[in-house]
Amino acid sequence: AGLAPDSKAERMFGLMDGFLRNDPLSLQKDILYHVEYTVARSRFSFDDFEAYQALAHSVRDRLIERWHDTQQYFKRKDPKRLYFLSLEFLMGRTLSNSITNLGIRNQYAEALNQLGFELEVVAEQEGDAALGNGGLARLSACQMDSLATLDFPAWGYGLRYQYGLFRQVILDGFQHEHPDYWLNFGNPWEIERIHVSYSVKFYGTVEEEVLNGEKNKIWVPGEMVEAVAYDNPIPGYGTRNTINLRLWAAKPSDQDDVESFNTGDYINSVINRQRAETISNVLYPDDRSYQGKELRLKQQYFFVSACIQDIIRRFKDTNNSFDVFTDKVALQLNDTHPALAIPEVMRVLVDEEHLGWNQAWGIVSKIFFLTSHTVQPEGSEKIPVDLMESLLPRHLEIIYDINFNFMEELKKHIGSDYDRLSRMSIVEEGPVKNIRVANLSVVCCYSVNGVSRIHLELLKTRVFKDFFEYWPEKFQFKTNGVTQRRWIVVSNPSLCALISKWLGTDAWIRDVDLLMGLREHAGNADLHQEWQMVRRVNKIRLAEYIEAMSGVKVSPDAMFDVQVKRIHEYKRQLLNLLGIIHRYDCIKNMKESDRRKVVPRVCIIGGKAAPGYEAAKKIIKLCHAVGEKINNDPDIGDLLKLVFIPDYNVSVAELVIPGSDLSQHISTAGHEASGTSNMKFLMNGCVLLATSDGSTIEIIEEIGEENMFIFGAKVHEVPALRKKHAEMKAPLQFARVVRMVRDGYFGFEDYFKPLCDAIDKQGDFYLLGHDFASYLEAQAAADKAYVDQEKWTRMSILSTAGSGRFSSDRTMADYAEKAWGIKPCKCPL
Ligand code: GPW
Repeated sequence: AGLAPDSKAERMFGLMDGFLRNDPLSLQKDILYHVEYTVARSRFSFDDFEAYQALAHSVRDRLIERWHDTQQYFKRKDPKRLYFLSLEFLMGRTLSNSITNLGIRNQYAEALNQLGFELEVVAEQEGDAALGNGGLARLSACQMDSLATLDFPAWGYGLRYQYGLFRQVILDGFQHEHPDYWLNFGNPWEIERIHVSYSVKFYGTVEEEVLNGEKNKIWVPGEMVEAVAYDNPIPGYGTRNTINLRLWAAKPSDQDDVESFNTGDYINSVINRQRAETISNVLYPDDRSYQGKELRLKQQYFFVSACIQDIIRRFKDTNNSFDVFTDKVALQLNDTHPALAIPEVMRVLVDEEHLGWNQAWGIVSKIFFLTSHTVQPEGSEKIPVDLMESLLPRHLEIIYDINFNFMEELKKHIGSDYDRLSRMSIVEEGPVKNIRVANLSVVCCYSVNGVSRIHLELLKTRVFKDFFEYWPEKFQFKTNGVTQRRWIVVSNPSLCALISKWLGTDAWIRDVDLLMGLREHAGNADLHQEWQMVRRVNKIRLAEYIEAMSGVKVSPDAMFDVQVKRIHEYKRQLLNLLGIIHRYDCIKNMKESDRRKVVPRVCIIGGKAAPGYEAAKKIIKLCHAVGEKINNDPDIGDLLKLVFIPDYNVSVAELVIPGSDLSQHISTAGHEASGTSNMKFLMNGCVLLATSDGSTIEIIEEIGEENMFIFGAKVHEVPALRKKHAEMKAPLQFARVVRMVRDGYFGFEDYFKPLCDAIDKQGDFYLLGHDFASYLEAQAAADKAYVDQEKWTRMSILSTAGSGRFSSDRTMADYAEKAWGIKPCKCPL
């Protein structure tokens, strides 16, 4: 009724003032508008937090504009889209990143200034979005930034956990976990889409019906939950493209449970329904370990079911035949966590869209792409068949069918090698029958990607050996990368300005290979001076933070030696601690004249331990116990400090990384699939002390071993070293420092005993003893280089200069071309 559609659109457009303006005066008006009408405070009196809220809402408006245009444009062009499925995203803060990518940082800074606020202070008000654990989750966030910047038609999908990763609180040196109810203070960055919601089914039975003379299965669920979409715009840098990260939250379904309302127990019915929300309530805090818990499986299926319904709905909006599905859709699985998407697509195509099995399989086997992030086969997910049968009965049938077909085909090629058949089977037989999620993924995905070159080697020769021999062409690698927008431009603005000045352009922010141009200035004395200045200011900022958090005063003249990452035995924070104890012991026993030659160090360790991981928790306590001793020893003074930074997260990383001189990546060779913080440190001109493991191997190639401190056993040596362990004797210094811990030099000897036993009695699986001597040598070399500040500064500049290859822009372009087959789709200005 009323106006014809065209004139209606025209009239609507006429009612708008055009796009939002970005000059400082307009921004001020917008901020004040949001103070008054969104935050509902007086525009004459609001504090820093309220200023943040109003500012965030004004940025959100601008994001929404671009995001609408981008989505409209994608819809019109209808290119092949990439859907990135990940159960974890570590986004950190959004404000600074958004205004940087939108290119309106300076205008906002000026606008705030005129209102009497400082952008840096206001930005600090924001809490982290921590919907993930560690490297895998932060990688997802970096990749979203690159996908947007490179104009790819991509969507991210994740879960909107009410509780993100626990906050780490240290009491008496012990880790305690506190819930992270990050939504308590509101979240201006998300847009709730109440009309985008899907029912997700669980439990129940599978029935058969006859449809057009053919048998068809229907799943009659026993429980239903609603998935509601929350959209988070992700702006690209230097482009109008703004892509979407859609997070699902569980809500009670109003189709469910009508029965119980009729029984008269109204209150209990409401409470029962409310329980649906627990599905997306909390992020599982154990990275790389799978426990076969029902709630986790529910989470995973809830997630993939909502994603697949949404993806198929969007496909059907513009297409009327599944023949073109493979030209329109690519699905990226971030590790095996979302692998249930595979049987789910099969189920929808066969049971609901009524495609034949073969046609459905033809589609499914072309659209999925897996990235593996692990080298430990024990860590891979298994779903007990019993659990699967009760929760997802139809999916279990589908998995059995996929496996049956696969086994038949395999037999044709490899004959009756039953050992191999049973290793490759998706179903693990035994006292408890399990679904091997990794096998399911490898069988069904079009390609399987490692996260570094060595990681692919290990996948081929160990984890997926049988599969590699059968399908060599399926296996590829794309070395991880991180985004220079977050890790240089946002977190280290002064280094960013310095780089642009010396390169004569800021084009490296989109085209990171240009950083190599710094190489020609690596010996320039003026650059050296400016470089050192920038680094010193960052160190002072970090020193202030350390004092505020731990009460320990540290001197910015000392070398800042940093290891920040999740606490794991394979990452060997314990090796670092034993090295520190050795250093302490040496200084204690030195003559006065030798003390003057010691390079002062501040050793900084940070990271969270999974709540149930005993050894990791002991390592945190040991760090505090050793720090307590050293920091309060009057003999030591500023020569050595050891501090633990509590609650390490993305925003803390943004402060720590630019302020570090030396950073440690010292996993036992063959255990770190890639590692990504090494790349962030590199970008910030921090020198690496590392083992030849994961992506570090490629970093060595890029910047040269002479510009780093590399030590320890190599990947191919590790298995033999483990076998020979019994005959090998750990070096004397090693035995001495372990003794100190064992004998209670730092107290708590009973508590630390298992840590000592693991390295001196139980085979030292992670080879701390073997690598100790070469670790100390690498540390000594670092001291020596640090004394020569010219040499050190050169190494630092060359680190940044060589970091370009480790941008997630390169990784995403690689995936787009070699795996997903998607092309940029740039929304016009
Ligand atoms: F076990 N990674 C992680 F492989 O942070 F799934 N969490 C995890 O659960 C797993 C891996 C998983 C990390 C890797 O340990 C690290 O080496 C890699 O750089 C990172 O994922 C990103 O690929």
